[in-house]
Amino acid sequence: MLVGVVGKPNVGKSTFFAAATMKDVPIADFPFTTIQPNVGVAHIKTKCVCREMGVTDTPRNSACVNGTRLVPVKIVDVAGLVEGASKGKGLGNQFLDDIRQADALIQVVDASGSTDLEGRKVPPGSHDPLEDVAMVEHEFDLWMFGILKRDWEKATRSLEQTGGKVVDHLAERLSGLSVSYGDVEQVILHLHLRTEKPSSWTDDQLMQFAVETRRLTKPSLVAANKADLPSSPANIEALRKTGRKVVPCASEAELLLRKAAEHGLVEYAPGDPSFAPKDPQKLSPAQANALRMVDEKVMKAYGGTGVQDAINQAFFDLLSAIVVFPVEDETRLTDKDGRVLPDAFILKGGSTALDLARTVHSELAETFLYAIDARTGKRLGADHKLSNRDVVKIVSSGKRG
Ligand SMILES: Nc1nc2c(ncn2[C@@H]2O[C@H](COP(=O)(O)OP(=O)(O)OP(=O)(O)O)[C@@H](O)[C@H]2O)c(=O)[nH]1
Ligand SMILES: [Mg+2]
Repeated sequence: MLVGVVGKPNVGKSTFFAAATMKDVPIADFPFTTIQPNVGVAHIKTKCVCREMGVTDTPRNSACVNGTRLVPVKIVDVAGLVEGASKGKGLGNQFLDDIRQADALIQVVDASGSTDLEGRKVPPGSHDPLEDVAMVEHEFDLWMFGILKRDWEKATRSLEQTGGKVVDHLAERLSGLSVSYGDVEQVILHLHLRTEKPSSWTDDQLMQFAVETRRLTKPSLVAANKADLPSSPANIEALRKTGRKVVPCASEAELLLRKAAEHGLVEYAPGDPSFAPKDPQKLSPAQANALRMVDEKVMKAYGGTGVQDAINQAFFDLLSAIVVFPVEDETRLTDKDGRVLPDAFILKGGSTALDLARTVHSELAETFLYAIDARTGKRLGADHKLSNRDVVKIVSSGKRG
């Protein structure tokens, strides 16, 4: 699973990314600072099963902090998108190509309204961030429309002559965008499009198809960034009124707190609603002042920086993700080296025991026999849908074929 961090230029996408991954990436207050995408590892936070199962765990692929599991997830920060990008403006389609594989999107906006539609600095509050959200979505739709429209007439004529299926054609065209055959079917059904005569679809209908396909396959939330600035709260309210999922964010504050924690200056973990200076005497006046501002403008105002929240919501709410703990010994909850609850994997909602096997190791999937639920000792078949926080042993024959 991959989540893309998108938005117009200069809104704080890379700051959000850096705060979430602690990767050092270029950040600056002008548009198009990022050109090549940044890929990194963030963590989602979820309640670990160690306490419930009465064990002390020794995690390997993840971390357990006071009963909270931090599970690695991949995110990608891309170049800013401007109006006309689908026709080559700004950095053009480059941005869109970089998020093809994303399963969900975090759209970062400058909630303070201090950057115009192209990301240039303007007086705070003078630009309406609602315009940015609509622009980014529309550009995405135009891009998908463009991919489909390119050879639409020729392709549909040929489909009608040979008896080919338009669903196959669309799924094939969009396969690189993480759009499945089932997704295409669902959208066509929803829009009541005539599959027997696709050549009769109007441009409006094809565009509508792009809009609905985006909504289904690239669910998104708005990270209302720069929430610490005075002009932000009113815009955050307005963004919420559109019915979108909105998470107020202060990425810069998160980055500052994480760095301060790394240097031992404060007690803080991502997602915490507050922080505490470890030794106030050690702080320089500038550091003390910066932390006081963060406390006042972010922690007290919003109950946290929102960065961890946005990541958690992208995976758990938009993608209905589940976290599953595979083990080799279902009574001791260990792997072959005796590590207790070594791994936690994040899977799409609806994933099966066989999907888990595939995630652990392709060979395990090829020789899969059945799985065992460590809580109940019950056998689970390949198609058994797993639940969040399941602890599962996979039994395989070890022999291919
Ligand atoms: N006040 C405030 N400023 C922020 C926040 N997050 C980012 N910024 C500032 O916004 C500016 C742009 O940040 P970037 O992270 O480079 O923005 P971007 O969206 O990646 O920009 P491009 O790569 O050019 O598209 C920088 O000056 C950041 O310091 C925030 O939470 N609050
Ligand atoms: Mg950037």
